[in-house]
Amino acid sequence: MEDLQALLFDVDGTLADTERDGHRVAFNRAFSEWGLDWDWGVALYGQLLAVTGGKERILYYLEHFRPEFPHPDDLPRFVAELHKAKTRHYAEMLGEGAIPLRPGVKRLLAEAKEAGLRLAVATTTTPANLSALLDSSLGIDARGTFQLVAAGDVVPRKKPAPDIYVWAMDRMGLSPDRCLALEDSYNGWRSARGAGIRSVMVTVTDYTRAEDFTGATLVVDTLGEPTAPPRVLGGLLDEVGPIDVPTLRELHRLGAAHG
Ligand code: XBP
Ligand code: MG
Repeated sequence: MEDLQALLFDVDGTLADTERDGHRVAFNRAFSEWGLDWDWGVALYGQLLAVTGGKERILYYLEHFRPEFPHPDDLPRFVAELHKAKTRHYAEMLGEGAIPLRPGVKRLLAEAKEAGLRLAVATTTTPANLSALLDSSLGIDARGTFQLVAAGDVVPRKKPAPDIYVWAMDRMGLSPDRCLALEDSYNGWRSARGAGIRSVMVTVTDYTRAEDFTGATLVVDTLGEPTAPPRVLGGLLDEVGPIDVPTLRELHRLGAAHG
């Protein structure tokens, strides 16, 4: 059985709970700036999250919720420019410290780096969003923490397609059996699993708590801290302390054996 060599982190929902109070608000601010009467409420946004990628999500919304909207001559350009406005609003929000890292993330990143594990990001989000998050929450840039940031449009197909995880492992010279993925959503879990990663740990959010994670190595509500351990919601362990490197090594062994 191959030892654990690398942790591949999802961003939105995993490093930070960014969707409801971050991305969703940034989308609405961009719509308002562009004079669009679109308003993505909490419940509607939960439906739209089935589609990964902000640009793809806007197109899905137009097709399924605003069929009457007169399409501009160059729809892809319209969506790309509107999404750039959204990304600007999102970066401004994070710069003001709007979204903190989830419990245990800062602790685990430091412990994993200290233990010599290779760290990478595999995310659907726009790369600038990760920089804004890390700058505002850790005061560092992504390059200081992760050996590789695989983000956004670098691959043709976003999660749940496996492309972003395959891309990341290819560039790091990693085989799936040396990796453990940390995710928050069904789309992310399926993407990592589809890339051959058998050890996947899920920290759910309010948006993803009810999704199907059958087969995931462990499902918890948070990575936990010594004063607030995680609550196990599924997977191969019944209880667990704050997620640390020894726990991840155990999850990797369990995933390899049962994944
Ligand atoms: C989550 C996503 C992203 C964000 C919005 O990414 O699907 O699209 O919702 O970010 P992940 P963008 O969970 O893989 O980190 O608008 O930049 O796409
Ligand atoms: Mg996510």
